[in-house]
Amino acid sequence: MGNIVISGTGVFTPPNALSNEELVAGYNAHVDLWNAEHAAEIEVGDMTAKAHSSCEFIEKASGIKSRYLMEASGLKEPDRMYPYLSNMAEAELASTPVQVKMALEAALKALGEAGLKGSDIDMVIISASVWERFVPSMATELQSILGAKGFSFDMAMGCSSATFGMSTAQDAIASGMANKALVVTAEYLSPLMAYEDRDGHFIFGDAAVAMVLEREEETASKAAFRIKDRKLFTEFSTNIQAGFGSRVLIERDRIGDQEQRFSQSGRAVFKELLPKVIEHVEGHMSSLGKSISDFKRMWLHQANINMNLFASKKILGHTPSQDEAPTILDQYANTAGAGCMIAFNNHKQDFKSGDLGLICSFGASYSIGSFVVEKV
Ligand code: CO8
Repeated sequence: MGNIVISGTGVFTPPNALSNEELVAGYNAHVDLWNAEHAAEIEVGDMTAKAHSSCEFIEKASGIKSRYLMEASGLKEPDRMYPYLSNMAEAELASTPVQVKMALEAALKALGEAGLKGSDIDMVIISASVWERFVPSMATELQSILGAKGFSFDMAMGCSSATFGMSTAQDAIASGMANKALVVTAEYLSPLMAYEDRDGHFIFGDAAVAMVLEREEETASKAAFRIKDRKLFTEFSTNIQAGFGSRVLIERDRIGDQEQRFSQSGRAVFKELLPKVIEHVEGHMSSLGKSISDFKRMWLHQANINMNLFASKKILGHTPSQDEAPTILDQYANTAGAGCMIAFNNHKQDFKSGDLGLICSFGASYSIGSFVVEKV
């Protein structure tokens, strides 16, 4: 069995860039309105006044400066604080979920880079954190639109959706079940965010990233990266969660809006997950007889700049340059499972044949997924 390569990648960037300044202005207007509406209750101590958000806090605590959203005008309306449905929903293929359309845009770019057509693909996975629809499978709709053959399915693994998806595709190709696989992590996160929550309103952005995997001896791609090895890890934690699911329909009076949306204990995530990430990455490298000096670059999960700096400083022994561990979260914010592969897509062009790099996702569930890749 020969090597398997990532022969093409592509990113779909949503049309609406929203800066911290715009986001915070909308949030603070909402706070002023809310506090005025509840002034009587606040006055007698039955309610606590909401505090303003701040751009300085957001950038310092997370490194995020802006994000891309499928729809952003709803967040500028203080009595709404919720996005409208993206106008992608109204365009062609009106019944197709926005998330599938995002996946399609990324997939076409990845196929283009791999030099393939939809009909060359015989396995399609959409692997993501949150879902616009459960049945029928979104991946099967994408397969149909692309004219891909074989089979398709949806899968989910929070922040490690892209790496776990690629690992599944690699297994299918290695076993002979599939020949050429398309994995898409389409993160349409904005509908599930609590934008009136000061602790979390700034964290996420929408985006999709797609990867084509195939056998090295079959690829014509000039952009191919050989998968040298991969390592997956999970350990259950409720420190990052979004409770939306079918139970909501049964318990709609009990399960509040807040519980259905994203929430996290950010400090606990830092404390618990980072040592596991460092151990995982160092263990993965040493299991291959390698050390960090053998690697040109790490493409890390993109949730928080302080987490990435802490992990890369420990692994590298110094503060990383943008070359050693590129950041995209300043521009895209946290794009859940897509982040490390957006970093890979945007920062792989300077790799020469034989250069080694390490992709590592980490976050919700908890999950960690690392890939050691080598430019063909
Ligand atoms: N403006 C001003 N002040 C604020 C704000 C704000 N917007 N928000 C909080 N504060 C205040 C707090 O009230 C607190 O004040 P006080 O000290 O008086 O109580 C103070 O700032 C400090 O608050 P925190 O301790 O919460 O601040 P941190 O420094 O910890 O930063 C972060 C908060 C940014 C959330 C940080 O903890 C973080 O990012 N942690 C990393 C966690 C992480 O990486 N999680 C993984 C993310 S999940 C993921 O990647 C994918 C999830 C996929 C699932 C998606 C489902 C929908």
